[in-house]
Order: sequence, then C-alpha cells, then structure tokens
Amino acid sequence: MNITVKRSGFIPLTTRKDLRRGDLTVAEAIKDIPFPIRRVYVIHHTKQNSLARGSHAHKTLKQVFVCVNGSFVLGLDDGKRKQKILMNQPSLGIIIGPKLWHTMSKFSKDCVMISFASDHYRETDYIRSYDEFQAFVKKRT
Ligand code: T46
Repeated sequence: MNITVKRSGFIPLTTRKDLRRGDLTVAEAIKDIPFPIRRVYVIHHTKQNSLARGSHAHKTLKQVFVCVNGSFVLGLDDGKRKQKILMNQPSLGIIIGPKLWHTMSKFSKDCVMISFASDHYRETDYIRSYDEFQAFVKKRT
C-alpha cells in the first residue's frame, strides 16, 4: 500500500524478534523519527466501540503514530486527497505532518497507540473545524 495524501509517509521501525522473550521495537529521534521529540503520549484502554478520536489538524505540529498493540483505522485528508490506513503493526509508523486532517476510528479493545510529537501540547496549534482547515490549507499551499 502507498500513502497518497501529502504531508504523510511510512516510518519503518526496527523490530528485534525474540520468540523466547518477546519482541523489541526501537524508535530513535532524528534517525527514525525525523524530528527532535518533545512529547510522547499514549492512547490506551480503548473499547471495541470507542468513539472516533482526532478529527482535527495541526498548524505546525509533526507527529509519528505507532500502533503497538491491536488495531485502529487512521483516516487522513490533506484537503484534496483522502485515505484510510489500517494501523496494526508496531514496526510501521506513520508521519502526520502539519495541515493534515486526521481521524482515528474502529479501535480494537486492546489497542495501544503511541504518538511521538515534535512539540509540547498547545491547544492554539489545533484546527478543530473542517471548514477552517480547508481555508488554512488553501491559504498556505
Ligand atoms: C492527535 C490525536 C491522534 C493534554 O493535556 N496533553 C496532550 O499532550 C494531549 C494529546 C491532550 N491533552 C488533553 C487535551 C484534552 O483535554 O487531553 C484531552 C484529550 O485530547 P484530545 O481531545 O485532543 O484527544 P484526541 O485523541 O482527539 O487527539 C489526540 C491529540 O490531541 C492529537 O494531537 O493528533 O490524539
């Protein structure tokens, strides 16, 4: 599968398989995650029928999402193209650049998602209205 939306892409991570002890996956800042990491947050204890999350874009924030357990569906929209990606592999991250509308849905009940983010939490960086998002993208591309 290819990523067709702008401002996104796959971030492959190295997994050390270990049948006896369990696997180990590594994400290093700059080397794997293509920016200095300023914040990590985790989404966990989701339910099979958990409501969708996200439904916003960021003005400047860059993030890499990794689904380390279970699965969810990531919806991406760059203002022109839309795409859905099944997230279910700990060794495959997805970069979410600025100005990319994203929604997470269809969580499995054991889903654990990690986000490596380029900045601290700032509510002013969020665009939570889809109309505002489209206007913002048009102005700056
Ligand atoms: C994103 C998707 C994938 C904080 O205080 N600090 C934080 O670092 C974050 C991420 C959230 N919060 C607070 C803000 C809200 O009161 O936690 C509450 C829930 O946040 P939000 O409604 O933004 O949650 P999601 O799941 O819709 O969005 C989050 C991230 O905010 C967002 O950047 O890309 O996960």
